Amino acid sequence: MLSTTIKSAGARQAVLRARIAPLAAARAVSIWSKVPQGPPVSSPIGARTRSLPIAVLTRSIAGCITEAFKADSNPKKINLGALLSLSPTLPYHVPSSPHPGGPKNAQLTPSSPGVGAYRDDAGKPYVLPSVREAERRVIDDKMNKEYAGITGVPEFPQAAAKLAYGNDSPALGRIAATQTISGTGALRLGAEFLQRWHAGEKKIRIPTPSWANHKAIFQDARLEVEQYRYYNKDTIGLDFDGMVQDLKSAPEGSVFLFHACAHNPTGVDPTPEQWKEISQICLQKKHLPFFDMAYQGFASGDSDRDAFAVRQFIRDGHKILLSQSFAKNMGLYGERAGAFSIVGEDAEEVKRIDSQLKIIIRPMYSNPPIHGARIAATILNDPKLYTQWQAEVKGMADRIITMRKLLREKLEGLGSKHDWSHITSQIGMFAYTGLKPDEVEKVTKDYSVYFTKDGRISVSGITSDNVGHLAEAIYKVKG
Ligand code: PLA
Repeated sequence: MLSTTIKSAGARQAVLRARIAPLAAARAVSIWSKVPQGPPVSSPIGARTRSLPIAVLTRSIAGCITEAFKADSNPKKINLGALLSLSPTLPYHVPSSPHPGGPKNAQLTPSSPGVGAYRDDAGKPYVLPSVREAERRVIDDKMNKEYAGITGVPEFPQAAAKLAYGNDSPALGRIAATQTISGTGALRLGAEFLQRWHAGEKKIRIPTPSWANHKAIFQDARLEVEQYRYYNKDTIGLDFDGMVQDLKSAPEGSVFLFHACAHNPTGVDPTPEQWKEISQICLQKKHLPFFDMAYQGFASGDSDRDAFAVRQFIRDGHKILLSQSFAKNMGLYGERAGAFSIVGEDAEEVKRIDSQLKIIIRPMYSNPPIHGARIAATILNDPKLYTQWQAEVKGMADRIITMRKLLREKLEGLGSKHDWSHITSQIGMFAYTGLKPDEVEKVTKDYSVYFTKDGRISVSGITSDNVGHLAEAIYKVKG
């Protein structure tokens, strides 16, 4: 009897197992099993574009650069690849940094370089003292943590607009402005707005080359992306004639994306006179300009000067779209403080545009984060703090400009017969050296200096300490 019970219990379990097994097998095939492995997110789009041979470099290559850099035991190694590192080793706590030329930070190791962000002369992340002060005030005010409205912290968007367009801009009063999730979010919002409301072709034209993310941002909003001529790799300068031809041959009413200043990745900007000409052509052709201003103040050290193109277009009567980032000029990278604006015909049109921006934002992310925008608004709306911030932005820009000068001087001092004037005529965080892929390879192999194959270096990775080694490496390879 007992054995029968046991037997039957065992038999029941066997039956149960037999029933469960196919279920478990079925469950092993996940509903996401068909989701394919994508390429690394940081890959530049240009790398996959046949029309962009210059962009043989890739962010994934930059990723490899970091790996190779980490593995390199040469104490003189330098990483000038500057990719957005998602490494968990990124130092999130940044001790206060006297700037410029503060004491060398023992915390900094060569294994945490290469972020697409400013570094001080000790190679260390830099939190602006004006940002620290504004943050202290925000915290002391014991503000609540409730949601901001859809367009963000109320004091922020118009203050951001004034910084870009100027305090006395003829456009003030007819600007629809909203806070965004930094510059990327602003571009994405603008892209979506164009997709919905631009009556012409759903297409945007971006420069060749451009910031790697531009193409992805616009394509994700289902806009077609075309490229116009911009950089001439033979002159290591602007292909102004090519650009003008492409502006003229585009169909009337085309949307053109312009880097307002400090073109990324080339560091090559049109001159004020060239901007004026570009503006006139855009007027004649009724093109719609979309400015990406990610480096205002950071390029020349002067926020007004860096806003020249935007303000010239406004003076000429354009109704532009504008994305702004406070990542670089306020060093608010991870706070994601940005703004998007559209200049309208009048207050009534702005009201309509504004309503549509809210309709896009609400289901996308509802409302933006408050902390960074509060910091930025505190700085922008307090005259004393604003003045302090301007001096600090200049400090960052000046350090970069100084490193460009030093690099050029050192190369010339070593007896290089090459024309290195582009190193100092280019502007912003990135510089195109003009080195060919095989030369870059040699510089890396023989001197442990890492940068992308197209010869782009992140100037913010250069310091008084390593510039000599960098110049020597380039000189030895290039002559
Ligand atoms: N526009 C341009 C031209 C940029 O270079 C960047 C950042 C952005 C917009 C967006 O910045 P934000 O969203 O952080 O405000 N480019 C960096 C970082 C510095 C990155 O790739 O995300 C770069 O390394 O190129």
